[in-house]
This record gives sequence, C-alpha cells and structure tokens, in this order.
Amino acid sequence: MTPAKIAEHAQRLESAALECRAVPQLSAVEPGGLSLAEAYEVQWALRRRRLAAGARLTGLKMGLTSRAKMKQMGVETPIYGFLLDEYCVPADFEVSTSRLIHPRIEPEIAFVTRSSLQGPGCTIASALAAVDFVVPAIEVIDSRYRDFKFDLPSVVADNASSARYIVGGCARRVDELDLRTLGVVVEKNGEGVAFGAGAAVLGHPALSLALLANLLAEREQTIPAGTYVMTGGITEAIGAKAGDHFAARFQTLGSLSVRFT
Ligand code: 0L1
Ligand code: MG
Repeated sequence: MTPAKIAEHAQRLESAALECRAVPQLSAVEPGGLSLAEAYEVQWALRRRRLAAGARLTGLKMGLTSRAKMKQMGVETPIYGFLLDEYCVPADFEVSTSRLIHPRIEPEIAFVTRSSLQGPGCTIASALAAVDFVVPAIEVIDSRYRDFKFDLPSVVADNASSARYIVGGCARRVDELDLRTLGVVVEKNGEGVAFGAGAAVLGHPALSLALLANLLAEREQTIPAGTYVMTGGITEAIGAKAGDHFAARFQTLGSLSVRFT
C-alpha cells in the first residue's frame, strides 16, 4: 500500500471519529483487502495525525486478549493500540454519547511500568519485573465501523476501537495481588451484568503486557518506563446509552463508575 493510501485511510478514520460517523470497514473499501502490517501502518499514521493536532500520548493498550472478547467480535488475535489524553476520563465523571457512535464498556486491569520493557522474548516474569503498580480501568470502546463489525486488519487500523478510558480506584503493588484470581463485577444501572477474573486475559494479564512488548519489537519500539498499559477487556463489552450508569467493582483495586449522558 502506498504512503498516500495509508495517509488517506488514517484521515478517513480520524474524520469518522471526530464527526461521530460510522464508515464501512477498511478491508471493504480497500480493493484486495489489507495485510495486518498495512493495518498497523494506518494505525501509526493515525497516531501521528492526532499528535500533530496537539493530542498527547498517555498510554498503550492491548485488545482482544480474552476469549469473551474474541468470541464477541469474531476475531481471534490480540492487537494493540494507543491512548491519548483526549480519551481519558476520571472515575465518577460523565461520558457524552453525543461525541461517540455506539459506545460499549469493558473492565480491564492496567499496569504502570517502572522500567522499560523490550521484546522480543518478553515473558510473564520479565513483564511483572517491569511493573510499578496495578490499577483498575474501564475502557469505552467505539468502533468507527458500521454495526461494530470488522475483521482483524480493519480494527487494527481503527486503533482497536479506542475511544475513552476511565481511571481511578486503588493502585496496588503487583506482589500484593494474585492477578489471575482478581475478580471484577460489572453493574449496569445497579444490576450485575458481567463477571470475570484476571485469568480471562490470556491466562494472566502480565502476558498481555509481555505480548505488547513483543509486538512492538516488530517495529523496533519498546514500552518506556512510566507507561500506562491497559491489558484488554476481561469480560465481553456491554453497550452503553445516554442515561446508563456503570460500576466496575474490582477485588482489592476498588470500584470505578461512569455515567453516560
Ligand atoms: O472493538 C473491539 O472489541 C476491539 C478492541 C478490543 C478491546 C479489548 O479487548 O479490550
Ligand atoms: Mg479494551
């Protein structure tokens, strides 16, 4: 794919997000489809566009790391994306649905690194050694594609559906926790609607962090010290409409809530 085509696709996805407009998935508009490598080129071009427009990089994320998410989306390979300051919402604040297309929420375990992490060959052990602390998160995803339908290259290009993320709760040292059995209950309007534990994320959320380092190594990139990394939805994502209130209650990490207006 030519650099001009990559730039054109990045611009199209950026405009869809800014104008809250669903577009056909990328593989449907690119004759012959596109490879995963080309899809990441589009995602990196999108990232450069947002940074050039004044946004600040605030972290990285993994997606499609749990069976529940893979089954829900019909896509089976973990992917990564980037987080920007314009996506970040403090807990107990509101998210306006007027700025989104068809938002869904999912509970996640997030890490903040204290040393840089460089693949290839990162393991759960090397990832855990690089972690400073663990925090809970709610991710609000919002595919820019019609009906939230996409194949793997299309969702990669669309920055893994990133839209908002909710921060708050308690920060804990990683050696204080068993991340595999750390449970979460998601309540929608006061009713429990999804339940899970850290092991849903690739068997251990630190494997998601290791995989991120290994994927970034393919582009000679590392995870710098001090990076906030969301490891992927533990449960399937739950649709959100104006008026909905969500709480994600994490064992040991506290609760996060968000209201959609
Ligand atoms: O839209 C999606 O479901 C793709 C992003 C996956 C997010 C996640 O698994 O955390
Ligand atoms: Mg997610």
